[in-house]
Amino acid sequence: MKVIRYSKNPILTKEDVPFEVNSIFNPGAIKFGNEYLLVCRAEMPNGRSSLVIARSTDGINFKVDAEPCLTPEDHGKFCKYAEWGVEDARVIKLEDKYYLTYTGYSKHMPLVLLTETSDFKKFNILGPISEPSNKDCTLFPEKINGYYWKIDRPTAEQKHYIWVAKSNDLIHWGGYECMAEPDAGTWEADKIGISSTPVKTKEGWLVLYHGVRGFGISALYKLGVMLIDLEKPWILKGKSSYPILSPDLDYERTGDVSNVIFSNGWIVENNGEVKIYYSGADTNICLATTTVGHLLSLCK
Ligand code: M1P
Repeated sequence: MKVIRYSKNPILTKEDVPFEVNSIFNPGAIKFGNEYLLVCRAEMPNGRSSLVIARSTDGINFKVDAEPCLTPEDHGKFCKYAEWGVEDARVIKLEDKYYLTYTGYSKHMPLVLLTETSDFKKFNILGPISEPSNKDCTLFPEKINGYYWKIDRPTAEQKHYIWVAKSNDLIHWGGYECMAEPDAGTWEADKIGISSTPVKTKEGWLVLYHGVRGFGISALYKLGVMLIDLEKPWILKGKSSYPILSPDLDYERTGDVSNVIFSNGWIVENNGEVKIYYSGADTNICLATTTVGHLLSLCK
């Protein structure tokens, strides 16, 4: 089974949001009890983003909550790192809690913020876990060799590579290693960043990533998949040599930012089916399905 778009895409647009927004996009995804939750980026009328939850019992039909779950103002003493907006949450279950890693935007530019929750009602903001300029961060869903691990994407001058780091407490990080860099001259030549949370398979950690190639003043954002070593998460075992999703359809080509497919969430079902939640043109939320087996085959 290849990657198949849901026939009624997009599954959410701004018309589905019960308060005024410019757009809803870039959701993190998690199963919580019997519900599928999308933690979506809602761009408010002032151009700054908050996070809002959409809920579903079938993974296809979602209802957006009446109000955001996390706003810049909620960040208290950390608001100075989020006052221009909070964006692009990855959501992961780790031990007995759920964690959100997301971008805080401010005059300091993007950095990664960490928040924990047990119920998706109360959120405990733990603060920055990177310096600027950094984004596209996910935690691993379990300790590896006794440490917590994160993947993120620091920007160093014109370089946008994927790095990993480890921690004893999720707050203090070290042991930095560069895990992946763009392949020159290809669809991902200009920058890459991790997209989804890592999913454990017998062959390694499977994770979606995005690759970008610029053309003049515009850029094409596409999705790929990579396989990371189970015990040594700084080792890239393989990746797809071509994109698994590219902006081809109108709802991916046209919108606030044209020609973008961007994802930060997927859900892997017990039967190996994968629901990829992604956004077209930074404007909507869409669904595509595939299987773990197919994605693994692309990484060999
Ligand atoms: O417009 C496409 C994406 O651009 C940024 O992603 P990145 O920094 O990884 O290239 C983000 O602003 C993202 O939200 C946006 O979808």
